[in-house]
Amino acid sequence: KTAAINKSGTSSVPATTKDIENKLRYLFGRNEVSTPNDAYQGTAWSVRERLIDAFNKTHEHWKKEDPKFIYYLSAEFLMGRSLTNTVFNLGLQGDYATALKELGQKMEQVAEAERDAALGNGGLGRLAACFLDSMATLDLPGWGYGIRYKYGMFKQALKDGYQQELPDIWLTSGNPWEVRRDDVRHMVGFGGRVERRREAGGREVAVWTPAEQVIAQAYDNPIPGYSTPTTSNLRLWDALPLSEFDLAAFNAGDYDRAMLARERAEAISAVLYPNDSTPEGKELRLKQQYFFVCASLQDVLSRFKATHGSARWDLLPSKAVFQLNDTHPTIAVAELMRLLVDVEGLEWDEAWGITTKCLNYTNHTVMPEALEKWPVKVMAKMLPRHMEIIEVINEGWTQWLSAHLASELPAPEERAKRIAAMSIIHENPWNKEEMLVNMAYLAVVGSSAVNGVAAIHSNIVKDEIFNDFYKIFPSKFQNKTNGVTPRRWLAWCNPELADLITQQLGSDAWINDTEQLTALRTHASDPAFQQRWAAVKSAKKERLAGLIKRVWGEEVNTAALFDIQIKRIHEYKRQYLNVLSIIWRYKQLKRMSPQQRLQAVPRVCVIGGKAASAYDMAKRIIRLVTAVGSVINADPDTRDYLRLYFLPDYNVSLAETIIPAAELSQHISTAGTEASGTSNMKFALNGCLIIGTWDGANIEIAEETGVENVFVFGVRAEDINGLRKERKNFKTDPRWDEIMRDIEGGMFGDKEYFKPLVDSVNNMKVGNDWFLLANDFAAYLDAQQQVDECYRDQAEWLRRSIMYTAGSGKFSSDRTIRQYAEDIWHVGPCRPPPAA
Ligand code: 26M
Repeated sequence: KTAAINKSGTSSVPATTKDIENKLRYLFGRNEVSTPNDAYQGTAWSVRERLIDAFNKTHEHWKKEDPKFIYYLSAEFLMGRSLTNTVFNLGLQGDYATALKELGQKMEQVAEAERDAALGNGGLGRLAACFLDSMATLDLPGWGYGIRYKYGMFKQALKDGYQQELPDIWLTSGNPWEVRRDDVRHMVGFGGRVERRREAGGREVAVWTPAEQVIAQAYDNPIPGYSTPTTSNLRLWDALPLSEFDLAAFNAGDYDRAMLARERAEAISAVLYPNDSTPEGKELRLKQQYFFVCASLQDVLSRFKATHGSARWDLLPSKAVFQLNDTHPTIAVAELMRLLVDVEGLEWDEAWGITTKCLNYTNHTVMPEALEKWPVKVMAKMLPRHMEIIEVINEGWTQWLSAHLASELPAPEERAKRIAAMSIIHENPWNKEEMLVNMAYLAVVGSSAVNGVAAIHSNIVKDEIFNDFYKIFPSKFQNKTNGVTPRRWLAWCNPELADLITQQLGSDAWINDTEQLTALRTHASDPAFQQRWAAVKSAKKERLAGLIKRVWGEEVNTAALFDIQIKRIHEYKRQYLNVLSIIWRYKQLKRMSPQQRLQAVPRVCVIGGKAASAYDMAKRIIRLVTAVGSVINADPDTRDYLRLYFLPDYNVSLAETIIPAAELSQHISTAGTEASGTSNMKFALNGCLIIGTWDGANIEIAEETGVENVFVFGVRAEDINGLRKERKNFKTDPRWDEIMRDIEGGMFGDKEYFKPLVDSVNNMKVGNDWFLLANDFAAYLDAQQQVDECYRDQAEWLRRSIMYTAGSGKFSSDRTIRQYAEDIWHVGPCRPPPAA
């Protein structure tokens, strides 16, 4: 029925059933499959073997062919669950579904026993996961490299409506999706001194003697492609101490001290920083970054040497290309130089040529405070040799600049000013005593290509954040609009809709050729098709209603419009604006007579997302959501027409349940602030309408879907600067003023706690409404009005819904990855032979 290939040959159902039972018996000592968790463990360990067979075949083939390889360096990979994805990508669903049925279990329930691999914060980490899926599916030789965090993104709970953070203990019952490679270990050093030594030939070499060393232990996580035998790899590093404990201290009876080095080493890969906008300048974070970059580069170079020897480094750029996922792995620029110059003995200029040919950088954010800058002091202490290397790079760079700018800026002061503005090492503008390493500038100077993640964002990258660089190297800058994998985000998470599409199109070839979805356009107004489309959405809404019931103990009307905003909580994403409009809706409903209310479009609003632990304002926004929710949901006058629920612990798996059920999704960032967004693509793919600003990928989604089908509102990116300057003179809408008084007056309780929120958008002395909520408020309410009107006309709503899925072809990560492969990586497919 599907195009998927069963990569390890076919097996009969009885053999699969037996295998599941055996795995449980011999790995867990349990004689019976009695709970979904038993079934999960048995199934996962059984599937693992098929996966490893596919992995081994792929890698034998790649070793033989020696193609050019892509290495995707990322501090985050937000993988979510693996069971369903692996079974479906390997084409084993028939076998395992039947085997589980025989054991009295349902695949869907069994899958829910798995814990998410939450090794990422949000968009950037999930993008890396989608990219791995697409690279494998397109048979591109490529690996991900990252950190095997012991604790991933924290678990979020609500306590009296406030966010509470709990540790994410995801490895306790073992991880069937990884293979520890005891033979793949590299040493990583920190601190210490650098000395010069003269070699026999008279060449001066730098010798770095680190003060501390740890071992990077490799764990491989096979990545199955869909409908191909290719199974690639995500290699994650765990930090281990050089020795189990300090023997001298141990023998002296100082047991605490004997354990210290071990703890210091293990701390490096212990926990993901749950910060996705304002990087804390924590030393441990820099340690994490260097740790995985150093191990990954050594790993790649040692394999290169094993095949090509150590005399042909000039071939490296034709065999390896690295993609830096944001600035987090940017220390790779200095590390590759160190390995080539200090360890392999290359001349500086040759090493620089190779380094810049091998590296490319993707920017994911325009917010100035999110751009990483490390104090020179911190860098020099932890990575003294790298600091020297960066200084030399910067010297070369600024000298080159000076010559290059001589004709354009003949006046020395003007030229010096421009050079200072483009220097990799510069003063901290808030503290003139401190010098900083600007990691984004290092990445731009050290890379062949620099890209943004949506058309508007790439323009901002070129015209604003890196404009000085763009003017000098215009061809270095590119756009690669993000995408999402249609396997996880439609085919596997919404099989009912996938089946309907497959029936309508006559084949499931759209799963790896999403442009075929375009053909749905011709059926968008067909009433019979609309009815079947609506039936799927209803079923998914029922499922989400069940989840709301489990979390909040309340029944919701599944005929209501399901209105969703799920993403990290941030001021720029403006969940606050959403709440303000919900409050306005509530107040209007209150004012209506029961008769009038009968005409209202009922809504169930859902908001979900985590606030960084130290992001105070974001935490207050969460509390506002829960506080407004408890007032609204308890009001007998309005509860049939409006609900608001905060769903705690938003993660990949929850997204897989929520997105298929959504009818309206909100992407309402201040124009010019959301680089792309990727959940907008997932919603669109699942036939969910969008209310959003002219920002990020919303723009391209509107272009593909038809702008007339999208509820677009608000000011445009090019007007933001002017409006910010004028915000103090902006006359706020009377409805806005009224709501602000309500919150301040304690309508939702906790008025002291909400005061900073009110001030942040209202009190020009305290906050200045940086994200221009007030400017967009009236237009947003109008757009919400249009949503209601459209929803009343179900035929029109369903037509639009179908148009969203039909217009989603562009937003497959397969398209994105093809573009990276062609325009940046220059890598082609290499498919292993099919399984016998
Ligand atoms: C940096 C330093 C220290 C600790 C954490 C960080 C950090 C981690 C993640 C900073 C930013 C991080 O992620 C940013 C992010 O997720 N950006 C999003 O990237 C998506 C994929 O390109 C885009 O779709 C989103 O618009 C963008 O916000």
